[in-house]
Amino acid sequence: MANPLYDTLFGRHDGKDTPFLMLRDGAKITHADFLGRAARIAHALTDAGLKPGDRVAAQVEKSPEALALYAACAQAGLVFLPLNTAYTVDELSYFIEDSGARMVICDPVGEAGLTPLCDRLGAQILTLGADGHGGLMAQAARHEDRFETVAREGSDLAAFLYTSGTTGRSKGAMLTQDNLISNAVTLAEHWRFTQDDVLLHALPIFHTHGLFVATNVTAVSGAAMIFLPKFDVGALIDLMPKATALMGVPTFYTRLLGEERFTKQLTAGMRLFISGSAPLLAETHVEFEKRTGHRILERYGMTETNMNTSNPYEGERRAGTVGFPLPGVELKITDRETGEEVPQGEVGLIEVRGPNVFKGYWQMPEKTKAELREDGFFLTGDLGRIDADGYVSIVGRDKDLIISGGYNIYPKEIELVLDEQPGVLESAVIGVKDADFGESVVGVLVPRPGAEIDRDAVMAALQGSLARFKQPRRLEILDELPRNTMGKVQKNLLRERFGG
Ligand code: MCA
Ligand code: AMP
Repeated sequence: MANPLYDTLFGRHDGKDTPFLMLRDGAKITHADFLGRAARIAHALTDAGLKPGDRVAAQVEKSPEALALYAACAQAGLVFLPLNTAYTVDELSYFIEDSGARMVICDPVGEAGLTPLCDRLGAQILTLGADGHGGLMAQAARHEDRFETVAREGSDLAAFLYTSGTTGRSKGAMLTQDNLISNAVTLAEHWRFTQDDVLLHALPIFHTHGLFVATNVTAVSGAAMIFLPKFDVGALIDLMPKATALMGVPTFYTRLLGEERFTKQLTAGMRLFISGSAPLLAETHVEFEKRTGHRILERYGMTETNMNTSNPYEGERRAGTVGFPLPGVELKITDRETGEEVPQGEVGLIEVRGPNVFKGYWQMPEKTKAELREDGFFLTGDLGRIDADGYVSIVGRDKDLIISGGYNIYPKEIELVLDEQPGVLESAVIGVKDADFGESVVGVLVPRPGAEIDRDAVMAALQGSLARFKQPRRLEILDELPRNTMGKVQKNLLRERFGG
């Protein structure tokens, strides 16, 4: 194939009048229309001088045009780098500089803030608003709706997705065309997606879940999506009778269960509810089945690997587990010290290998070496166990990570900012149980001797530097942090103390 990713996901639907995106107002965008928009955007990008392999960073609201930008990058052989819309200019500057992006697409509202940075880095900037307007589409409109697909190999890069790390510095996970294709094809088959499906799409499209899992699976199977700008429980309930499948983080499911209108009758036409990105509580699984008769299908993945495991489509979907390794994916549980596999049933580090596993971290050979073994196994940082029937459970994390509403938050990144605040000697950031988001962020601060910490001033100081979802919901003050004999902060004790 000339361009495996574009051809597999999009090119095969060229010229078809079948629906691809359905919008809340009832408007339908066919495959042909969508691909026409993508082609125009591909022209605009190449006209701007971008060459295959160049990175296109995008911090844009979810819209059909934003999705077409992804398809356009695939068609033009560009590397797509989507960014969370909540990131501040401070956070963005690192991603744009580190990736060497030559083009930045941002919301018109963000343009003034990003222009000095882009000027300094020699990156071009174009706008794309939530309504699909802006400089990008103005450029695109000047071109025809056919674009000659740029030839690529399966091993060529398709996307960069930044994931934070325990050191606080984000790493650009390099995903190849083959990584994305293999997972899309496997999942579509595993979850029995066909062109008759209509996926309720309410996830953001700047992360693996909404962009690759939801979009690629829909695209590869010729199905359609009801494409909502964001999660809105009322909209989901209104539109569910028109859909056949939903993919969401656990918060979607707990919020749906909080609605009286969410009934068995409402879900009668649905064939599949999928959950991932964070642990689904067994009680949510049970309550969901009681209410709707459907068993949620839980799966497990990562930015670096796409999806690794899934509960079965047919057969038992076991609450509290993430199912079995997907076809083509190998998974083992190893001892952290020795790297050897632990006896069946015991807890250890989850390692995975397969065509889904990324190529490495951009310009970070040391980090890549530390997490991606030479034999191809990737150390996920998750702790797991495999039961006698082969079901994998995630029992904890070896990495210091908080997952709030499906967003990953690395405490170190927040601690670094808190430590700089006036009066703060040191800090520890923990995740505590939260009924809506699963976990929420609490910051524990230790004052410098004789200093007083002004909580409000600290919170205000975080506004410009950390995305809202990373900011602590609560700040606690302690004289000192509990440490073990090795001097390591005992976050478990902090969680016990402040978790209530
Ligand atoms: C919004 N806020 C949050 C979050 N989302 N705070 C903490 N954690 C969050 N996840 C902030 C808002 O800025 C707002 O701040 C306040 O919380 C209330 O917002 P609310 O209206 O309740 O939020 P929402 O807009 O309804 O969003 C909640 C959400 C959303 C629907 C759960 O966060 C979401 O769509 N999450 C999905 C994330 C996702 O796609 N993850 C996949 C990553 P203020 O106080 O200023 O009002 S990919 C991945 O993990 C791997 C690969 C995998 O396996 O999938
Ligand atoms: P990310 O770095 O955003 O790709 O998030 C990946 C992490 O999310 C994994 O390493 C897990 O810790 C977590 N995760 C994803 N799916 C699940 C799940 N079904 N259950 C528990 N944790 C999950």
